[in-house]
Amino acid sequence: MSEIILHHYPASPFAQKVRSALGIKGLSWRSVKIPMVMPKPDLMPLTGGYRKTPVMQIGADIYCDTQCILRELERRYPTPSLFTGTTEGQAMAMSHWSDKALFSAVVVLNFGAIGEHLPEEFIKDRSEMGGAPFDVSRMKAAAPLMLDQLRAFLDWTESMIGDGPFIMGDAAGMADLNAFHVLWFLRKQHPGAGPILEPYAKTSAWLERMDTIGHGTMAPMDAADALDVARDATSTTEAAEDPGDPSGRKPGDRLTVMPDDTGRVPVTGELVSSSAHHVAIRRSEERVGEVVVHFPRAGFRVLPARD
Ligand SMILES: N[C@@H](CCC(=O)N[C@@H](CS)C(=O)NCC(=O)O)C(=O)O
Repeated sequence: MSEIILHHYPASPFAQKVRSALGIKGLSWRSVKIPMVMPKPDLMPLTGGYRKTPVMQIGADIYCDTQCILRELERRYPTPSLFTGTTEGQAMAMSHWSDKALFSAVVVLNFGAIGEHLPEEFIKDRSEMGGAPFDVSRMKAAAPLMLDQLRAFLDWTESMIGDGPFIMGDAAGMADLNAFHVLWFLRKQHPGAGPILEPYAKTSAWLERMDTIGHGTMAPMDAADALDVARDATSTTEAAEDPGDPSGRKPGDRLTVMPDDTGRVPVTGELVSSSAHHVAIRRSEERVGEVVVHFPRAGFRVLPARD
């Protein structure tokens, strides 16, 4: 089987979610470091325009968004399961809280606190990605409101962890990953994280336990080598019609797919397979030949291609 290649950068909380999943599953993987801001010239040939972090590559199959990446890791490497003690639906629905409400509160708190130290190119890039100014002074002003949100959310994590050691009991899984990556980001970046987390003894101890899970076995890889892997491989995704598709999409249809929140860059290709939770499209580019790019459905828009 082809190696797991993660395209990411160390400071990315969403990449941390995947790194910890690789740790839970004890997997070996290759790490390609990508830039924190556009341009990402060695990533675009693989994704066709999707620019967010992380992206997972296995041969000529490219998985965008942590929902899609974690589902695929679970499919290929089911033991130990990320869904011990939860259903997939419970864990995935919880990620809409952690990845949106919890993440947004922590982004505002973190960048409100350290915003004046951010490079101009980062602010410009995130303004373009979000379609609105990345306004550090507004974030600073909103910090008290976000502390109220975070307080409610940390009260939830205390209650979720309960007697522990993990949210669903003895084994760490998706429920832990959801809450962990955002609080990891708070702890890593916010200068006041210590006092913010201090009243939450269960959450603080659980964060330490999550750290000890580690990231599996990582070996670095050059971006050019990852592109060669894609060029020399053939996608293993089989064409499959989705009988429940509400719009009657069929393999071979030309579609565009993009996130519905930020980084809305349409990726165009030919439908290979889809379901309630995934859409896989084939596209080709000179540097990598044919690749199949996979996206989740929740939080993504799938439209007929204009060409
Ligand atoms: N829904 C996405 C969110 C990913 C995301 O927002 N990642 C951040 C970094 S943690 C990002 O892409 N920032 C811009 C960039 O890296 O170019 C997922 O679950 O993967």
